[in-house]
Amino acid sequence: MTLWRPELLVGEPGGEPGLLPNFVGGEWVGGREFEKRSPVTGATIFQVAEASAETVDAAVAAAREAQRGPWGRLSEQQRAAVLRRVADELDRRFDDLVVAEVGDTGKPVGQARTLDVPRGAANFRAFADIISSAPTESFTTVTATGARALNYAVRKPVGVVAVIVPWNLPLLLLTWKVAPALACGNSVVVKPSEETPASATLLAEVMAAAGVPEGVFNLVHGFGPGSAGEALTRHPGVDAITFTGESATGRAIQRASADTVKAVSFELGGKNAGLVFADADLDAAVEGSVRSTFTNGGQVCLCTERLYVERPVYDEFVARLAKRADELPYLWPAEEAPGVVTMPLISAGHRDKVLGYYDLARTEGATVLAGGGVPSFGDARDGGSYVQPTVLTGLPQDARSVTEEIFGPVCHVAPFDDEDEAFALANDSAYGLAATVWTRDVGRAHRAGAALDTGIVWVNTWFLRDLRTPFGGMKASGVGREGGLHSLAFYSELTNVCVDLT
Ligand code: NAD
Ligand code: 6OD
Repeated sequence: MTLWRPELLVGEPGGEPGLLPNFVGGEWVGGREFEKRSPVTGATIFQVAEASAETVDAAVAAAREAQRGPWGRLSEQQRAAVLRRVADELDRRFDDLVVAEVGDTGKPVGQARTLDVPRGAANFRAFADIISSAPTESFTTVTATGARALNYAVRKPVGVVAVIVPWNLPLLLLTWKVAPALACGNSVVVKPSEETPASATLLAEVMAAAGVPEGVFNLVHGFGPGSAGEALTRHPGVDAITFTGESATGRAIQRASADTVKAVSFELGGKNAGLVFADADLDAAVEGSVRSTFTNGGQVCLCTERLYVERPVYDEFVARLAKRADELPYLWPAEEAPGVVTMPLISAGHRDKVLGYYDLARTEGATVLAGGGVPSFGDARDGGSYVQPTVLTGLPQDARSVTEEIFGPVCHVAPFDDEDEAFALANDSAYGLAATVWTRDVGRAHRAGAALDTGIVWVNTWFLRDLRTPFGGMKASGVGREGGLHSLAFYSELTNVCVDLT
C-alpha cells in the first residue's frame, strides 16, 4: 500500500486533511487524532493518530521480537546491504520527502532539496560503510606466571532503541540516529515531534519497501509528557534512548528512565557563540554569521545566538549584519532564491516564545538594530508563524536574552578587546554545543579549538558536517557523542572473549 500522496498535505480537493497513522510490527495503526497545522498559514494539514499506551507497548514488543529474530543475527555486511537499499528507496521517494518536510516545517524547498532530504539517504550510506569497516580490538595477554590468553571484543546489538527527535531538521535528525542503530543490529521505536509527523511516516513506508523486516522499524506518534514520548522513556522493554531536543526535556528523560537503567545519548540545546576577530575576512564573517544566525529561521541547535566582535571592526560588522538581516527575503516555501531566506517558526506557540524574548530583550535594555517584530504580508501567511530576523546589541553578558536559548532568528552582538577575553566570553555559558571562529590567524584557530568548551569549533565556516566525526555537546548541551565509530559505541554492546592459549 502507498500511504503517501502529496495531496495529503493540503487535503483531498474539497476534503479533509490526510491522516498519518502509527507503524507497528509492519502494520498501520490508528489512534486518537490530533491536528498538525501549517507553519506558513496556520491551516490544518494533517490529522495525526496519537499512539496510546497499548500501541507503545505493541511497538516495543514488536521491536523486541524482531530484534531477537533473524535481524539480530545478520552479519554486518548483510545489515549494510539493507541500509543501502533504504538509501536507494529514500532517493526514489525524494520528491515526496521534500513535500513532507516543507509541509511540516515551512522551510524553503531549496533547503529541503539540498540539505534535509539528501542527508537522509547519506546517513544510511555512511553508516553502511562505517559498520562494514569498523575495526575490532584484540590483545594477547602474557602474565608473570606464564599464562597466555587472546582477548577480543565481540560487537553485539543493545536491543530495542527508542529514538525521540525534535522538529527543526526532522528527517535529517531522525535518520542520523536510525541508521547507526540499525547498522548495529538493533530494532527501533521512533517518536518524531508532534510538530513534524510527515517525513517519519513516509520513512516507515520506505523501510517496508526496502525490505527491512517487520518490527525492526516502528513509529509512534504523539507528544512528550503523558503521551508516547514519556511512555517510551519509562518502558522496561526499551534498552537505550537516543534523544535530541531541549535540555529541560533531557533532564526529564534522564529522571524518567532512571528506574529501568537505560543507556542514554542526549543532543540538547545550545547558546552558541561566534567570534569575529579583526584579522578575519570581514565579508566572509558577515555572510557566515548571516548563515549561522538565520538559516532555518534560527531553528538549528548549532545556530549562533551570541556574536562577539573585536572592537576595531565592531561598528562596521554590526551595521552590515543588521542591514543583511533587514534585507532577507520573505518567500513562499516553494519559491527558490539563492542564499539565506526567512521562513516561519514551527508553530504559533514557538513564535510567541521567540517574540517573548524580543520583548524581554527590550526590557533588559537592548538596542534593536534590525527586526524585533512580526512581518505583515497581506496574504494567507499572516496566519502563519513568522517573526522578523533580529539583531540586538547593548546587553550585559548575564542578561537572560544572552544566556538562554531562544531558538529563533536572533542574535546579540557585543565587542571584545583581545583573544583571552573572546574565549572567556564564549565559554561563559551553561551550554557547550558549538562555536564559530572567524580569523585569518592559523595559530589562533588552533588555540580556539583547544580553548573553547564546545563539542564542535568551526573555523571560517559553519554547519559543515562529516558524518564520521564525533558530534555532541558539553555541559547542558548533551551527554555522549555520536558520529562514525562514536555512534557504534553507543548503539552496540561489547563482550570481551578471553581464550587460554597455553
Ligand atoms: P523538545 O525537547 O520539546 O522535544 C523533542 C522531542 O521530545 C519531541 O519528539 C517531543 O515530543 C519529545 N518530548 C518532549 N517532552 C518529553 C518527555 N518528557 N519525555 C519524552 N519525550 C518528550 O524539543 P523541540 O522543541 O522539539 O526542539 C528544539 C530543541 O531541540 C532546542 O532546544 C534545540 O537546541 C534542540 N536540538 C538539539 C540538537 C542537538 O544536536 N544538540 C539538534 C536539534 C535540536
Ligand atoms: O548534522 C548533524 O548530524 C546534526 N546532528 C545536526 C544537528 C542540528 C541541530 O539542530
